[in-house]
Amino acid sequence: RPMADPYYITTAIHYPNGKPHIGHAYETVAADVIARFQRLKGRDVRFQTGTDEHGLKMARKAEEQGKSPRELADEMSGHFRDLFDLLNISYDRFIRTTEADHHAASQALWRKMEANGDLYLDRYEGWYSVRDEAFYDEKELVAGEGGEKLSPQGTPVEWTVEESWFFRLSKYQDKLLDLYNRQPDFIQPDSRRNEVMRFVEGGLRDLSVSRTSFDWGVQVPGAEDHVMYVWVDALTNYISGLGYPEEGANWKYWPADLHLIGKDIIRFHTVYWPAFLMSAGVELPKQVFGHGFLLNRGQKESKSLGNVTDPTVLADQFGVDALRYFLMREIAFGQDGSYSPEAIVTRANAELANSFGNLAQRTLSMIAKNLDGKLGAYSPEGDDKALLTTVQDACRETFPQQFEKLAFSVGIDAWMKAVYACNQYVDEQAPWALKKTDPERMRTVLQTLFIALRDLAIAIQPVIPEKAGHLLDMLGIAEDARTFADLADEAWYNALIATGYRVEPPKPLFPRLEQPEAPTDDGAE
Ligand code: ME8
Repeated sequence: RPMADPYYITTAIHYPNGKPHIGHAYETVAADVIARFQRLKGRDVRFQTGTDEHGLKMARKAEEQGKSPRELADEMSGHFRDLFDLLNISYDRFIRTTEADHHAASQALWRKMEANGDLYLDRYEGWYSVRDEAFYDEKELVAGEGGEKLSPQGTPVEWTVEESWFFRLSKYQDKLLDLYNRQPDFIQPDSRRNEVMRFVEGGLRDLSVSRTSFDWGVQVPGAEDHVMYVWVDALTNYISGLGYPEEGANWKYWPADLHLIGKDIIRFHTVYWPAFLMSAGVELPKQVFGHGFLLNRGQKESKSLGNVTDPTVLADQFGVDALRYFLMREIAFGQDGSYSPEAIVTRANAELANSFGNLAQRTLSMIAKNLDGKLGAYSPEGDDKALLTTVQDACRETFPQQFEKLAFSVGIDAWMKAVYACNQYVDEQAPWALKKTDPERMRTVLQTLFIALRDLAIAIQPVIPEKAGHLLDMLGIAEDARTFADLADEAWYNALIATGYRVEPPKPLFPRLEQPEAPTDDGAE
């Protein structure tokens, strides 16, 4: 076999100043779906996620709780790791920015930028939002309800004056615009690209990249009283996780194929990060995708609204795969979307339990019961071939094409239509009635459905890995024959029956979920 082509995907690294929320689950599930999809397409995937542990936000939160920032980071980072294990996130590295190799990599990148003449010492005077860990120009600020100044994200800002190292961002304005023009898919979706282009065209000012008023961060090499601005070290995680500055075994994964992030941090990833890399002489990532925000019944989750939902609870209540399926199916990726427990249950019951699960359940039960689990040689007729063509078009063409474009809901929609076609075929062919009238025809119908289920299960693995895996086990498909390339192998069925494989009575894949009581509006407002 030829060497697999490397594919590197990253999520944002999450602030562990509190427990993970649904937005963290959403982004990381999406990245996991991509990682699994690319693996099934035969790529040599590396997938990195982790926690962003430095900065004033962490330092202040720890102080509030009477802990050291290190204690807070250890505790909360553990919650992220637990959540990602629960959600079946197949990361290769969970990076913590407090790790020694990350500090060394950040300092190495800093020295490169310094050697290139892009760092100088001056005094910073301006607005800073601790919540966003971001500097803002006066002209970017908006007025709050009481007239107070807020960041464009609606967070409080404070006037900051301190000695600081600066990065010559202004020098990179034309180079960045040139990058966006030459490589239109460097920033996706297009709406985000336009937003960034307008920002850069508006003029770039040099960026303050170190702080002296606190010490929770990576030390600036040669300036002991400075720590790096948290975003400088945070962005570096994408290469420190590959062993930078050494170009060792994992360096083959750079440049990253995809930095998957939320829309609120697009500027850091498409303006600052490529400028730092250009300065340090490191290749640029191929694409940054800014996904939309997940809202709770249309509202942003916040402590003051009392609507913060622990994703662990949702996964425990509805099942990990039902939650993963909902997140990828419900929302057009790139846009904002809304979730609620009722919507999760409605979607999971209609599509997973009543359609896909029911299809698998009735097909495999009838094979176990009416055929004693034995499939036998297959000779399809017109209707059977037509159904398989529908299923194969969806699973082998539309689904992977749409997933390649990160249009997950469109791909899943095509897959679901194929499931519906199978259920319609069962109803029309009525194999239970054929049992007495035409047992050979019944066999062909059940074989057709069995063959269709294999395509359906293989394709949907990235989204619902555990349940699809159980189904493939029940179908007798070997673990090393479940990739998109294996779908094209038409000899699998005869090979399987040649082994004498017998279908066991199936166990239900998806329990029907109970619809939670919708909250009433009484007393709201
Ligand atoms: O921004 N819906 O960390 P973070 C969808 N440490 N995505 C959401 C979301 C929501 N409601 N809320 C947040 C940081 N996100 C930095 C990143 S990367 C070098 C450093 C996304 O914990 C958000 O857009 O605030 C970001 O991509 C990720 O969750 C982590 O957010």
